[in-house]
Amino acid sequence: MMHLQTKKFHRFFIDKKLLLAGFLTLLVLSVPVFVIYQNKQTNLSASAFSLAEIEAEAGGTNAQIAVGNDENASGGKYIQFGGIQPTSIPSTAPSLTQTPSTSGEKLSWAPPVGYENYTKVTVPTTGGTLNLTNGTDYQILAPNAITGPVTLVGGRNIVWIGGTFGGRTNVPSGSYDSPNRGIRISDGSDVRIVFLEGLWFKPGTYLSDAIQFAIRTNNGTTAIVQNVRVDAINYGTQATVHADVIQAWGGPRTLLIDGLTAKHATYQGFYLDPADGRSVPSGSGEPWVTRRVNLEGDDRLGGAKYLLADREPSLTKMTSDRVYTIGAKFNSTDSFGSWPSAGLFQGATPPGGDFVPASLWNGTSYLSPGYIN
Ligand SMILES: [Ca+2]
Repeated sequence: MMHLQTKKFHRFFIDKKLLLAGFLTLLVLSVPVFVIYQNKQTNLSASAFSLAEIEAEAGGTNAQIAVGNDENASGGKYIQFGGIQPTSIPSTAPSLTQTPSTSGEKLSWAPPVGYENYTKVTVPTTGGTLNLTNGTDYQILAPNAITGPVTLVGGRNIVWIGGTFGGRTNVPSGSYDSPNRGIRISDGSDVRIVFLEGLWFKPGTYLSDAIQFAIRTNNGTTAIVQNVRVDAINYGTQATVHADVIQAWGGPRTLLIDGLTAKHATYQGFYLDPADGRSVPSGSGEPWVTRRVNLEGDDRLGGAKYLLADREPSLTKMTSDRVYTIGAKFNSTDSFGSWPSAGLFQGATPPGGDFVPASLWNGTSYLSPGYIN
C-alpha cells in the first residue's frame, strides 16, 4: 500500500510538474499574443479617436452617424458623425487678410463633400413647403424659375446651388409678407449645414424677405450664403411689412456670407437676430462673416432705415470684409446692436461694381466660380 501510495504521490508530483511546465509554456506563448492583441486594441482605439475628431463642434455621438466615400480616406471610406462633413466649415474659410477677390472669383466656402449624392428634391415652379426628413441630406434643384415662396422644413445638410426667382410682379398690398417671401429655412436636424449659392431674385418683382432663417429650436445650424443677387424690390416699411434682404428670425448658430448684392432695400437690409423669439442658440459656433456685400437702399417708400442690423453682436462676433452700403435714409449700421466698422464702407459702392453680377446666370442656369479651398 505504501508503495502504491508513494507511486501515486510520485505520479502526482510529476503531473504537477508537467502541469506547471505546461502552464509556463502557455504563459510564454500567450504573452506576445496578448501584447499584439493589446497593440491592436490600441490602434483601433486611436483610429476611433481620430475619426471622432471630424465631429461637428456642437455635435455628439448621439447624432446620426453615416459612412461616406472619400478617396483620401483609408479604404476609401470615412465615418461621419453628426452630419457635418470632414471638410468642415471653418477649416475651409480663408484668412480675412487674403488678397481681396472681386466678382466672379472663387468663393470662400465649399459645399459639404459628397453633396452630389444627397437626396435630390426639385422645387416646384410655384414654390411651396418642402417637408424634408431629419437625418437625411438633401440637394435642392431648381431647374425652373420659381414664382412663389419656398419653405424648407426638416432635413440635415441642405445644399442648394443655382436658382432664379420670378413672378410676383404686381405692387403688393395687404398681408403679403408670407406669399412674397423668397426662401424660409426652418428647423431640421440640430447640427447641420444649410448651403445656399447662386440664387437670383429677378428684377421687376416684389419680395418681402429674400432669405429668412426662422430656426426656433435648433442650436447647431451653420448657414452659408454665397453669390446671391436681389434685383427684386424688398418692399416694406416699418408700419407695414418689414421687408429684409436677409432676416435671421431665430438662428442660425453661424452665418457665413460671401457675395451678396441687393439693389432695392426699401426698409431693411440685413436684420440679424438669432435670438428673436427664442433663446440665443447654445453651443460653440464660429464668428459670423459678411464678405463682399453691397446693399442699396431704395427710398420709394420713404427710405431704407436699417441696412445693417446685428442684434446679438456678442454671439455673432461679426466680421465685415468689403461690405458696402448706400442709399440708407436713416441708419446704415443700426442703433440696436453694433456692426464692425473695419471692412465697412458706408455711402459707397464697390469700386469694381456689384460683387454679384447678373451675368453669373444664363437663364435659370448658374455657373459657380468654384471655391478657394
Ligand atoms: Ca422681415
